[in-house]
Amino acid sequence: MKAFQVDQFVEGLHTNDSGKKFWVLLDPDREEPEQLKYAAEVSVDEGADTLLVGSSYYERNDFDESVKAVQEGAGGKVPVLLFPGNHQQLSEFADALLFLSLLSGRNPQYLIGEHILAAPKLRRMDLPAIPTGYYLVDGGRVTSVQSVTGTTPLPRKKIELIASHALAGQYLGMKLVYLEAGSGAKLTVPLDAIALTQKTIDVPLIVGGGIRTPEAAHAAAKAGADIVVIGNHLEKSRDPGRVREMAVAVHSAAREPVAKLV
Ligand code: 1GP
Repeated sequence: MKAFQVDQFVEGLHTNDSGKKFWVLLDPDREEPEQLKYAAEVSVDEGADTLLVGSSYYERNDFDESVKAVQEGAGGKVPVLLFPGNHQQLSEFADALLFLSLLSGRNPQYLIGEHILAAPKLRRMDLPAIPTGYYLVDGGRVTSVQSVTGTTPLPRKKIELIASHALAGQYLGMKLVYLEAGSGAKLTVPLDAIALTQKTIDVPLIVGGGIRTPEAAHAAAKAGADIVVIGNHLEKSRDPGRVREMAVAVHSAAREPVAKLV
């Protein structure tokens, strides 16, 4: 893949109700490099627009091998972005990384601390960083991100509070906003929170966490997510047909008018 251009990439994510994107998250802690390669191949063949690689809890020591395997599977057809749980999950074999600030929390380590540790490495690796405001929304159970970061998620019903957090992130310079219910969440990010956030901000909106059905993926996109991320559910079987269903569910939402939920 040719040199990654952050601004061009972000510009392409502004869907304006058309061209919703389907991203697949691959967890290098839970799958071997060979499995990751296959997962990447299947995801790309069946409609994923971008692959994310990362884990909120990572204890292996072959991160580079995992990212290389994902790149091989992706075959240069889509970008491979890091979605790091901390400053150790960096690899020059990725195209870029989501430089996540956990703005729903008040833990300085995830607001700025990890970033300082990562910055010199990013420079050495010449790895483009995409400033991303990352917001945990209560997903009905304690997820790994919540325990690892020691932060409290935003209450699901406080949709104005969620939207204000997102807008503050935009004003701080975040190029993307990511509303996260947490991997394996019981409940997905509420549709009214997605709709209000999308109406409030001007940067592309990513939504993920606990999406297990094409209907839920479609609903998130229709409510206003520019990008829908699915990890866990597809990991269970790597069924190409299921990946395709999810891709179609997200992409088809683009052709409908955005629901007026708020
Ligand atoms: C988690 O938003 C992603 O960081 C995806 O969540 O694994 O529950 O699909 P799932």
